[in-house]
Amino acid sequence: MVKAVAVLSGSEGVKGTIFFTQEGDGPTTVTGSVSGLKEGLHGFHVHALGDTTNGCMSTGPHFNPAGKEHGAPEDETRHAGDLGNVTAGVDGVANINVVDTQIPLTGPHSIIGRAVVVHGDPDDLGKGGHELSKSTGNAGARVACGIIGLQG
Ligand SMILES: [Cu+2]
Ligand SMILES: [Zn+2]
Repeated sequence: MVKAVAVLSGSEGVKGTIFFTQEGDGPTTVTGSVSGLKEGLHGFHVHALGDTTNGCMSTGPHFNPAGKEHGAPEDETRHAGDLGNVTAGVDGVANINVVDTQIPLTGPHSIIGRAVVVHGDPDDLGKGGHELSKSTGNAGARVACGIIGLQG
């Protein structure tokens, strides 16, 4: 079992902790919560770089080792880092429980050392018809992020 964690922080009090576990070559389970969000859907991605020298802006684009267009987690055409949306309740808290096969914790496409980013707006999953739909899902500002590191 490989375990990882990302501690998220942002500029407007958005924060959270996200946990990752993977057994062997199986899917990765993502759990945790983010607080301080506005109610509703928020884009949730793994971005390519674990660099927060300029806040969440320096985490690069969506992790995309296969060179595909942006999409929904269940789509054939998607970035590996496309985890869709998380949903915040009236209390501003989003609880996360996702299982995904494209974000391994080991091997050449490992997400260790990359970043988790939560956005201010919904991810349109590539279907919004906006000029940004096929690259970012037009999910708006990066309101919190954290670097994915190994956990014992
Ligand atoms: Cu993102
Ligand atoms: Zn994407």
